[in-house]
Amino acid sequence: MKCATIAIIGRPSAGKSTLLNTICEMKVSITAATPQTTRNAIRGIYTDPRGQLIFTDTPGYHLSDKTMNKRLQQTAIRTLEDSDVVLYLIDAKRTAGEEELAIVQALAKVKSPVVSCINKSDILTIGEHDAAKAFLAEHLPESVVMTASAKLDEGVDEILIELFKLAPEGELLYPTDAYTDQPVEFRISEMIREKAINLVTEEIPHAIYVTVEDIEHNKETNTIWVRAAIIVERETQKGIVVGKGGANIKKIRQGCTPEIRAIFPGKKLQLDLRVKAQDKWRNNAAILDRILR
Ligand SMILES: Nc1nc2c(ncn2[C@@H]2O[C@H](COP(=O)(O)OP(=O)(O)OP(=O)(O)O)[C@@H](O)[C@H]2O)c(=O)[nH]1
Ligand SMILES: [Mg+2]
Repeated sequence: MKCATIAIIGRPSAGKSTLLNTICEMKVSITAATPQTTRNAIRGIYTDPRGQLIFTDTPGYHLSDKTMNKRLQQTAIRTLEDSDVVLYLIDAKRTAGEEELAIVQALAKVKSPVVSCINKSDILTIGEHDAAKAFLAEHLPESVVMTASAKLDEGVDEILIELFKLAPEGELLYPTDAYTDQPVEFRISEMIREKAINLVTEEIPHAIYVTVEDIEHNKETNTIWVRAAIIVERETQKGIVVGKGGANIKKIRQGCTPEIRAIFPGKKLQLDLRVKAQDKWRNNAAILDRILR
């Protein structure tokens, strides 16, 4: 049996979370077109007769001095250092700049083998693909290079073959039907955040966090009550998240209700969603400690 921990690393929006969900055939990690969607080290587990691959999705590696961004960078680096194998994702739609260089420099310091994957093959031109190949040949000459579309599930089986080749022998660490280890409150807050950030633009996705305040099971009515708050940074952003006549809140609720229900099969769900403003929360160490775990 093989068993390995795999860190998924790459710039924001490279498709790391999409790839993890494709591999696990499950919504393990939320995704969005806006960069810096993932804020935590998120585990997704894949098991088949070859063994078990324990993936950790990480926040997109983004060079910035802002308090929160630095914490996200640290999460990515810590995960990198703790893994048996690194899966490095490149979005070749964007030219490799300073940020991509910072990643390969970090990867060069890590002892674990690196599998590189040029993602978004469904939309890449030959020129873009070749440029990414040349970049990898120059900066990570020892890494295996794969090409895939995480979105269309193309080339993903080949990535698994490479990862199993590099995985050490070992006993499975999780039951064969496990696909994540995230606490329920966290999963629900992420489901709500995903729907919220996909409805707003510009700076607002970054200004949102979600907190699940309470989950209560009413046995008499067979109902799960979830009370959650969507937090933004300014009063003016509250109205945008709520939408005209509550239109956006309605969409957020409709979007995440089936996903939350799936966590509690056979139970009714009451979802109480509020929107609040909390000034400059992204610089508040206590809040960051709580939400960035
Ligand atoms: N066309 C295409 N789009 C993709 C592919 N993989 C991901 N995307 C899109 O790229 C965007 C970002 O995907 P995510 O999976 O959230 O990217 P990420 O690397 O996890 O981003 P962060 O969490 O911000 O670091 C989303 O709009 C995805 O639908 C792909 O293979 N092809
Ligand atoms: Mg992500």
